[in-house]
Amino acid sequence: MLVGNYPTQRIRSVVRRGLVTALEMKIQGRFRSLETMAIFGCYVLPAGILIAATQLPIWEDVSVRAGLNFRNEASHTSRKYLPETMGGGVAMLDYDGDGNVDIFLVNGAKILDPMPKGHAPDKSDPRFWNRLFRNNGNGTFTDVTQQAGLKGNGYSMGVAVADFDNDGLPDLYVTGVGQNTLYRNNGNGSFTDVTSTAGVAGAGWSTGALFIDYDRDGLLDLFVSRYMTWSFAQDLFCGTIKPGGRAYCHPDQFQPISHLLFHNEGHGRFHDVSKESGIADFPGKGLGVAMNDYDRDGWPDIIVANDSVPEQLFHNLQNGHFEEVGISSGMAYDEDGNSFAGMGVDFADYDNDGWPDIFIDSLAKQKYALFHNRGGTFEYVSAPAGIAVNSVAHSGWGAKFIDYDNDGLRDLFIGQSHVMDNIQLSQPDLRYLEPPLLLRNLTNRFLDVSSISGTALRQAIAARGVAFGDINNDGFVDVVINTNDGPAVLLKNGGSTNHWFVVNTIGTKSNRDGIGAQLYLVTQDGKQQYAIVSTASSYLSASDKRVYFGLGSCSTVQLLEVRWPSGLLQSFHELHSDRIFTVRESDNPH
Ligand SMILES: [Ca+2]
Ligand SMILES: [Ca+2]
Ligand SMILES: [Ca+2]
Ligand SMILES: [Ca+2]
Repeated sequence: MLVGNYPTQRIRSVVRRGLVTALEMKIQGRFRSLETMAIFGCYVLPAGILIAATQLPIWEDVSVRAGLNFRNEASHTSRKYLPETMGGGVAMLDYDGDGNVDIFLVNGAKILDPMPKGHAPDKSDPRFWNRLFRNNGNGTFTDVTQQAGLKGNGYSMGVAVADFDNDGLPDLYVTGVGQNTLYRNNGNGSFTDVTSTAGVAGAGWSTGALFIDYDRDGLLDLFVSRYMTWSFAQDLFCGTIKPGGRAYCHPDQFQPISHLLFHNEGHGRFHDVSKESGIADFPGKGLGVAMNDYDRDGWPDIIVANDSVPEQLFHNLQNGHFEEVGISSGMAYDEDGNSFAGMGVDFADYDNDGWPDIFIDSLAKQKYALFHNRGGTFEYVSAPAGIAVNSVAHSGWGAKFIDYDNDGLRDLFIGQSHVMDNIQLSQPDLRYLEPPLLLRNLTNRFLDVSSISGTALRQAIAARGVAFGDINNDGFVDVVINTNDGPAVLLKNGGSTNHWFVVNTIGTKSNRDGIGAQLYLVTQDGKQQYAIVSTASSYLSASDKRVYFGLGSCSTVQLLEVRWPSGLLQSFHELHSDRIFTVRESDNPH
């Protein structure tokens, strides 16, 4: 079985190379001609012989063993202040550059019940601090919050990660209710709050944030979504007047608010271009954010998952301006033309056709949205893709397309929980706590494999932010979940025999992280994959910036192309699998 649209000559050449691989395996020397063979991935076998399906990975909850002793303190009150149920985010990043992915968890702050006029949430008690855990490289983590100076202030919501000053060290931007903070990584284990000199404090209730070089000048800019015009003073009563009946208010009770865009001017300073870029013309009720180039014009575009108003796609007009094209591109509503409670989001190519697709999760009874990109416009395909039937009873938050079994098709991992902790009172068929959902990609159709992937995926939790990265560098992506008012959950991916390839980009003319670089990979069986370098997606969270590719049974990457934001194209041929491949942007591409 051959996949891809390669010329016959090229297929023959690929097959010959595949045969070499096969000969190195158990079936050495038994075949004389290609006509008698079939190709399964990169295995070459006599026609008619089937190989057993690779064992699917099993997930294990290693939170306790790893020492990830974090508990999110949401400060739930009887007043049901909305921020209490919306946090928080989590990041996976290698802050100390030792090659091991570290974990940053966002926390709430003390809210009084009721909150007196003029008071703000108080983070001074250590149980409310945001926390940084260093990966010791031996399966354990150490809390290094105090040395790092990252305890934070106020009621925190989300986190974005990137090397905004191009010094080779990842920096942190933490969003919150009323204030955001930019931390510059000093390179000695500590961070400095540079918010005021950078001019990126923002205002209002900020949620998702991402770094993007939207004008491709080599400096990463900052986009921040905001949720609603909300304050403790707007103490509306929602729900029913009976004991325990008060509920979190629907977003319809509050006005939308514009998102923020900060242009990186260099020398540690940003300029608020929300108005002049056109972003401020399109208010929303923003939560998760992601970036990719949906129309393949070489300029990165931005998605905002909005809660109960149309979803937004900001098309980069290449001149510093954006136009909002959610409705005209077909990603604003579900198939019935209804808006939904957009929360977590990812913007990636799940069907390997080169066009980045969109996933946005939502509340129970709305169905999670999968938008297939058909050459620059989107088609809502949740039902035919099997997403609708597997999500109609669930509520999703942090989510991402990850190829968890490294078979070459990106699967979907979704953290779940209803937004109302007392949802069972009004809707007895729903639950507040839910296990995560793992949907395996079977090419244009997704299958729920949660129940066969280990007991760790059957624990009911109040998932919110979810971050993705490989904590033990075995090539299989692991997951960390920040739960609302509960313990963080670290899920280790048990892996399989499939091969993998990880790309780490280092820009020189482009931004040093290589964020926005477009990757194109072809395995020796002719299968193609596409990806963009970005830390953003999911819900209020940031994932490892390295790009993970599953290769299935292929042990060689035939071709890797990296198209940098600077416009430079670099190509690499015949690369061995099962390694982290660092690509440095070169002045002399070969
Ligand atoms: Ca590290
Ligand atoms: Ca574009
Ligand atoms: Ca696609
Ligand atoms: Ca897969």
